[in-house]
Amino acid sequence: MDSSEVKAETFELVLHKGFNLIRGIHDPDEVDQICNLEIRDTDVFVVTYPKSGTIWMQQILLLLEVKGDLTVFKHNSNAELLPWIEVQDHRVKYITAPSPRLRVTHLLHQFMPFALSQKKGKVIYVARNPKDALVSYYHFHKVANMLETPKDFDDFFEKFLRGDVYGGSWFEHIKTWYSHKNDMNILFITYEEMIKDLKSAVEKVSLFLGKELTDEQLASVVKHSTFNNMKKIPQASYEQVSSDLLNHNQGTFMRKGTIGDWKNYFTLSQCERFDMIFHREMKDFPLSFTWDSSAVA
Ligand code: PPS
Repeated sequence: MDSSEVKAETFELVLHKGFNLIRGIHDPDEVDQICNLEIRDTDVFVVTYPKSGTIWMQQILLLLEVKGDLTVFKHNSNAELLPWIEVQDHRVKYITAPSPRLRVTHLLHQFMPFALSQKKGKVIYVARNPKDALVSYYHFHKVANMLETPKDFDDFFEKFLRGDVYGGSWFEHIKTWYSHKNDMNILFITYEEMIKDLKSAVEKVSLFLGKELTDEQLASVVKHSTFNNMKKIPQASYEQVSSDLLNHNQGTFMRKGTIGDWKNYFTLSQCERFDMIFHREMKDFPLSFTWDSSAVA
């Protein structure tokens, strides 16, 4: 959701083909052309609903590329090396970029290159407990100048449930991506898995991408992608993003990096309502999640 080249202007959500884009960050005509991009076998897209572990997976992929050697990309930010495909001008740059082309996106499957559904390239879908994604997104709306500052938590809670945010409905996002799993080379992984056992998660991603790293190199990838270490790396933590886009006085991208923070925000009735909607929307969804989503602290 970042581009260092985007100028500050009046940002607002614009509904485009059933999906909210951000005026000033996304150009609907360009987004419509993403589906025609040719895909190379080495292309990888990290797909997330916002605040689900995008920049974390960005760091892991970049480190896997350089076999854990952090010094290789110290001159570029992760946002430059592994940008959002939907941000203005990035589609054009993608066409001529050298391989491997690694990109992130929050877009729905319907906007993505058709070739992905012919098993070209690879997709890594990172999912997070939507309750924690909601809380993280609430805070990020205060930091990000391109997103409307929420009136209060209750108001944002309702907006999130309505899908009235960039990324739309969490439920639609994961369900539509999952419904295409047999057409694509796709790995589903959760933020919670990464929190509980980062080493196994990194190994899973490495195997999926066909990387061959020594144990020592893998250990280095893990080391440089822990929350505390990433926070100290300005290129990875988004500290360097222009203040036109992020109001650094209001908070950071790397906020808490924990699971279950929603328990500090949801009231009992919000929790019950969320659970009811979750069960209604996800009752036929075949993936089982490991998160504890019911107890209110
Ligand atoms: S965005 O704006 O959609 O790209 O944001 P995204 O990167 O998807 O999500 C930001 C949340 O991910 C947390 N994060 C991490 N958690 C644990 N370990 C690591 N290394 C890590 N890196 C990023 C970040 O702190 C945000 O979550 P919250 O709950 O707000 O802390």
